[in-house]
Amino acid sequence: MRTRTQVGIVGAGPAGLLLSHLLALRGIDSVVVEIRSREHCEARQRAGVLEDGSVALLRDAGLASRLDQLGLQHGGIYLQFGGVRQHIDFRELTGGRTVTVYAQTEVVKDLIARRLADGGADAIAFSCTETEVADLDTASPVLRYTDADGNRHEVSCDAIAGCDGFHGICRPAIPPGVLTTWERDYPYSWLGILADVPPSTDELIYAHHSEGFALHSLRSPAVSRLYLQVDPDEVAESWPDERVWDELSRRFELPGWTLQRGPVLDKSITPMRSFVSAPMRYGRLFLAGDAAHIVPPTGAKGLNLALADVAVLAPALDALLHGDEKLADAYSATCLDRVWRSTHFSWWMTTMLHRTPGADEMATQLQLSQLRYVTSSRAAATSLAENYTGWPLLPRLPSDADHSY
Ligand code: RFL
Ligand code: PHB
Repeated sequence: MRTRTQVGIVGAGPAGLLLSHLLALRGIDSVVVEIRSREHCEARQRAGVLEDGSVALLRDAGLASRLDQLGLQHGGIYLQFGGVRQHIDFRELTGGRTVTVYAQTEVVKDLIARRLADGGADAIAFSCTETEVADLDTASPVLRYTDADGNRHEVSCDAIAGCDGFHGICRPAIPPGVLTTWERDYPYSWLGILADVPPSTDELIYAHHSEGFALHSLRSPAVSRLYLQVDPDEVAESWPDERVWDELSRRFELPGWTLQRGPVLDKSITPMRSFVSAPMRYGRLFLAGDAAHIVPPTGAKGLNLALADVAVLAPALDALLHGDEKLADAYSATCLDRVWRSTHFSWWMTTMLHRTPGADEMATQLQLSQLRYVTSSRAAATSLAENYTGWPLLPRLPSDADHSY
């Protein structure tokens, strides 16, 4: 089947779905092609923290009715190390900035519901196979896929957005030699659980411990989300629920405070990686979100970066389709400024808080010194708060671009 759309979008994660909606608001047609089922996309446990700028973006795009009802505004985090738990007060340090705890599953549900309501059932093709992109260096790139009923489609587009995550097909479709990549794998993973128990804390706790990092997050007043640093070769089967709770209790231990336990609803292990590839564009293919860059989750940045990319991409594609290439030409450099800032912050939080297997005692002392500094110096605490709550979503003007990726 041969069809046409203005923008072909590969991937129905936060980046692809929000892009499709932002384009629709500008009167631009798109089709989203996704290999997974709708149920899978809506249930995948991932991020939970939205920067102020991401909340404002979703609100401005008319997507925040459930977010405004269910999102939990947090004005800081706790850093725990050396037997003490200290609060970093974002509101006070940054002149009122906060973050909002609202699960990625909910962002995705809101986006899918809105796209299907506005664009009809054909706006998103779920459960596709054999996705391909071609003719990327022409003015009519092509998106091919086989739909859930086995029909092969060929969609002629004006541009294609590769929003298909780290393991997608779009980045590898760029010819060899075009991309430069930077990568760092960390020698640990996160074991994450979702638990049917009210959180034992009012704000997130990031804990440094001699046995390894732990994070207490949440999804709602009734559901907790917790993470443990584990070795990269660990499998979830080696971590029965009691073992997970015992280890979490040990790493968060504090006199007079108890970690409440409850039924575990979900358990999974995630490797930790930093990855950036540039440029984020090849011809009429534009990469956005995890397709172009990955950060370790310690800074809570991945989802926010994905949303920020498409906030820049939507007006750039709008201008491109009207014959003005300036914003499209600036897209990669504009996004990479934020990407590198978040990459550095995520690396910094990760290396400050995790135990590196084989590291000597000096490495631990340097981490503890940095944690004492961050919790005692207003300048250092402000830097953490400013990075964690995020930077305003102000795309640079093309004339401001001072480096060309
Ligand atoms: P996604 O969400 O991976 O979506 C990509 C979509 O593309 C589909 N796909 C394809 N579709 C068609 N054809 C193909 N060949 C395809 N190949 C793949 C996939 O099925 C999928 O639906 O990428 P996107 O949209 O760029 O969004 C990125 C975010 O999902 C990611 O950065 C965050 O989840 C990272 N992250 C966090 N980010 C935050 O901002 N705050 C957090 O608190 C936070 N915590 C986390 C996280 C990620 C985690 N994991 C599991 C990696 C915590 C964890 C544990
Ligand atoms: C989460 O709630 O899933 C979460 C929160 C903060 C992080 C990472 C993950 O840094």
